[in-house]
Amino acid sequence: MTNEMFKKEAFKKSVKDNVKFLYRKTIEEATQEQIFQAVSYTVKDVIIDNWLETQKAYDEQDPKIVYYMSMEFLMGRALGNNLINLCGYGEVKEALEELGFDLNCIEDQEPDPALGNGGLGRLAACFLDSLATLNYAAYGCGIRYHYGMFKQQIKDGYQIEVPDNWLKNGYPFELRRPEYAKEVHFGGYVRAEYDAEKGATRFIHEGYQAVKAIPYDMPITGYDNDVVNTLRIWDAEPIVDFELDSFDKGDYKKAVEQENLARNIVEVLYPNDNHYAGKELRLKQQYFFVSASLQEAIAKYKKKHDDIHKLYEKVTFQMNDTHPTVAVAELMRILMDEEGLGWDEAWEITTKSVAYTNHTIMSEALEKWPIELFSRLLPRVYQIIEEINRRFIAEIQAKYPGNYEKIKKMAIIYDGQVKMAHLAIAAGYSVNGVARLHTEILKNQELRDFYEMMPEKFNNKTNGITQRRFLLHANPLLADWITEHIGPDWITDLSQLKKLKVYADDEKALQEFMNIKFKNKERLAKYILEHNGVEVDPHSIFDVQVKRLHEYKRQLLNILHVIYLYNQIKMHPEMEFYPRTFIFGAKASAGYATAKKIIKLINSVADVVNNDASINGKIKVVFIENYRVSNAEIIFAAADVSEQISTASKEASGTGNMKFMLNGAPTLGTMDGANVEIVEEVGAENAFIFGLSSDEVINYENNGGYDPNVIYNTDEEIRQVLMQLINGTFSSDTELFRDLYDSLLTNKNTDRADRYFILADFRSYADAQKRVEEAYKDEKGWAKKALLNTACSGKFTSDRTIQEYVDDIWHLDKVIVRKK
Ligand code: 26M
Repeated sequence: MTNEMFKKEAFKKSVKDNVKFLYRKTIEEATQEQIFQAVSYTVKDVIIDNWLETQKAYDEQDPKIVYYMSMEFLMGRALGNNLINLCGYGEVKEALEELGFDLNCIEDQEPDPALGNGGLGRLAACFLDSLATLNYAAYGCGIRYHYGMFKQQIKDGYQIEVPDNWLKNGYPFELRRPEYAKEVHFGGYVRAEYDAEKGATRFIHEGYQAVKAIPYDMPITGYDNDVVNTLRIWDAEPIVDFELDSFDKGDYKKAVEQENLARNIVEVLYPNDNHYAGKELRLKQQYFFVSASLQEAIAKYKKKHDDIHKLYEKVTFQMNDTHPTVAVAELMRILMDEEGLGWDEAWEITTKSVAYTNHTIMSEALEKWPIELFSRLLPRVYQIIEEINRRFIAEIQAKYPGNYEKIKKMAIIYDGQVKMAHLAIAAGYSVNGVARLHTEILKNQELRDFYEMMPEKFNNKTNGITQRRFLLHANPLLADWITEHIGPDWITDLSQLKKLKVYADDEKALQEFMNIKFKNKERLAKYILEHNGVEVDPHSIFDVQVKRLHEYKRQLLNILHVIYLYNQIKMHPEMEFYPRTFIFGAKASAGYATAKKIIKLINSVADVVNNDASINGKIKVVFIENYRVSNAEIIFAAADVSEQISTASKEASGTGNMKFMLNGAPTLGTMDGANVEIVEEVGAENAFIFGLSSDEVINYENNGGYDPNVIYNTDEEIRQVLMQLINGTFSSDTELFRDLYDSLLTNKNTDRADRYFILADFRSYADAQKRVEEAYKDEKGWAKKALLNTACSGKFTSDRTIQEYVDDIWHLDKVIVRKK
């Protein structure tokens, strides 16, 4: 597929011109970074035309718009992705070669915009790609953090966090839009004023601090359809020549406070994943982008429509977890205080326009704001939440008269806290989980009372990923091979991949498929050598676990099993053993001590194992520094085994699992999250499943846990592994891993020993690993499993997920931009 806009000669001239204008240099004098900027400006030129066309089409066709509200958008690099979606990758690669540059190296110059932590933020990015590709009008609404996810360095085996100054050279794929600036207000107090004429009370917010919200737009290109949607991220600026109320004139202190507020608010992404910390600045961030985005959406609606009561016919707001849930009350405020509606009208509009996606059942991730903090920061919004709560409790009482347990469990405000999930469910017209199992757990366990009261709101939307980035861009060899065999339609219709099933017993096809895997393993081996200084053998099994570091994801189980294998090989040197490279990549939240200790353990085990000549290189352990979207693309393509080993019931969906599958790596995993559906698609014989079921885990939990000491006392090999944590095998400091050891056996630091059932699942995991080894030894058998994983991964495209959101929740209209 080619694009007229990327005719080689014209492209080369444009790049040369850009280098001249931007840097007053010739192309020979320019640095790689300058070439990246020049190329990006050329690409942006093409995009701008489509962007304008898209806006025009939206203006003319007036479709319903979804606003995807998210604290995180983990976009990854834009240049390569845009070239792919504009169908200009091949031409540009050749044009650059003729100029003496390698497109891959130029792409590597781009900072990796990491405005997200992990799964939730990356899902938002995949959704934007699919929305544009499927011709839907959508805005991403978020925050322009000046510092995104930290860069991870590993020093002496420990994680060091380094600030990620992604904007330092200027980011070519953003456009500042000061003409759309909005004001957001914090603090102050609310004054009630009786309007005798209307016979109603008005609420006036005064004495607040104001911040100016300035939007920056990033283009979101659809695949081969000329659609360019917008990710609108808000920056904060002080209101310089602020017009203080006469009351505040000359209030120097306030001026300084406002300036500080603006400076702090968008400074940095909180690097917590699945963990709520209750920080005031976080609530400020949430309200800041939500208020600005809602103001903008309503202003845009009012330009074309004069009846605000019908807002929900043209606009819908999807809340990515509870993080933007203050939108419920902010929308009520705007409708009542600024548009002059009464409560009931405002409530009807609000409850028809907001919907909520839940991404976790981990109780430590649930947002509960102390009312003291909330009401001080957002006094008017808090007042509205109190009224929503009062009416909601009345509804509960009407339905369950005299049942105070229900109120205790479901109230929005209780025990001095505002419970954001309860607010989202009470107000949202849709509540969805992100995989079938997850949604069932929400309905039957976590949100049981809400489901019982309003079952019609609940629905499932199993996550997906975009094949444009995670196959077409990340794995060009496999992408080309697939296109040769089944044509290019899979790029926008991933269900086509099932046509590959006919090659499952075709020796030539299997051979080619595995040759591609091998080349991708060589590419990763090169990356690892360059970035980690470790040599790995691409003939070994690449066994990969890359994801955020969290106890529930059980990287600890993986590394304990590595220790177990190491012991086996040392004890039985003659034993047959297929060489294995265990690859880890994970960032730990800066304040998560246990997670950081697990990183140190992985690196300590790597040190011992990789340098023990007696095991003949049978095991290598590699911790890839600074795991992020850009190196993920290389890693998924090269994996043989996909480790998805969370404690059953804890991983809402997982999306890395889908990226591995798409690239032909069978899953070694528990029946958790979307793994369940992956196995359903590919067949149990093409996956390696182990461990307790979610029902079993939940049962144990409801009955006080289980006793890992029974296992410790009866299983000698497991005991040996645990003893090695504290006997100096992996550190001369025998206390270094004591906490990890304790966490598995005592309830000293937690409420339960081995909260995540690591010992309970250990044997079953080791058995599954043994099955992996046996299966891998059968070359053809393995190739078939690998190919079938790719062939059966069609369900897991975010295109399918988005179409389900559109059909069941958003009800958007398709917009045609390209004039054929
Ligand atoms: C909360 C409070 C304060 C600071 C940060 C947070 C916070 C940030 C990110 C809480 C949760 C966050 O992300 C949760 C997340 O990424 N969940 C993952 O969502 C994916 C997409 O649905 C799923 O595939 C994963 O299973 C799920 O863990």
